[in-house]
Amino acid sequence: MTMAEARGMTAFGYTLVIGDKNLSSWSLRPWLALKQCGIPFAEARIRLRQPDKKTEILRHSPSGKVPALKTKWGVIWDSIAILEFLAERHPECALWPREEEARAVARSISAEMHAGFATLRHEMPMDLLGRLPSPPVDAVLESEIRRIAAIWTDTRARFGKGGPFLFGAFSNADAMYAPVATRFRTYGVDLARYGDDGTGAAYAAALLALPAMEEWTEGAVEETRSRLRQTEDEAPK
Ligand SMILES: N[C@@H](CCC(=O)N[C@@H](CS)C(=O)NCC(=O)O)C(=O)O
Repeated sequence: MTMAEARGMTAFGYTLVIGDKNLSSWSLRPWLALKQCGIPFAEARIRLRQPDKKTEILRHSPSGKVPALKTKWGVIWDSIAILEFLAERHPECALWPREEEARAVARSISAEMHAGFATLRHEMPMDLLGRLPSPPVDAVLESEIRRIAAIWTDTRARFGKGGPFLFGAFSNADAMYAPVATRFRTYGVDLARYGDDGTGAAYAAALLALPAMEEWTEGAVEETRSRLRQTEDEAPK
């Protein structure tokens, strides 16, 4: 930890409680926003898909789910609430676009992501490091992928002039859609087949190229390696 980070942690006292970096799409969202803003925080990791995980998560998060952000003002849980909190407490980061119409759209598409795309989430769960065959794409899944391609291309065209992200500069909306970009890569989704003119694919590539995304990915690799080592150590000799 750098001195600046230590000072920041003292100032904000943030600890972000997250799940496995390979799997936890909801955890990635506020983690990425914090990193993009340069807000110092500590990380507490809980291994998902373990028998005792619920008890462990409930020690930190009243919903029994991650992510949760521990602050000196109390715990904030649920990804969208954490993103709202960060936008409010760190206005210098402009996590919601400053312009009103853009901000309204950013909130709408973020809420749409948070509440929707159930089929995509179920059929194409996040597996950051995996490169897997696509599941069968039925009409529902197809309509969800088309909707995401449309959101990305329309938003980029309307608001994205100032940079590579949905509203130009990085915003909470990008944090919300970053895990979707990883899912499309994992399952080899070619957005051109879903109405994308190349804008959506370029946007996904820009998200995946963020240094913070690389850092999260390195964390996933390290987690996976250390678990393999653990399994080997525990295997009967
Ligand atoms: N609506 C929540 C969803 C959080 C969520 O489903 N988290 C998953 C991990 S990605 C979880 O905690 N699963 C553990 C469980 O359900 O027991 C949010 O946006 O933060």
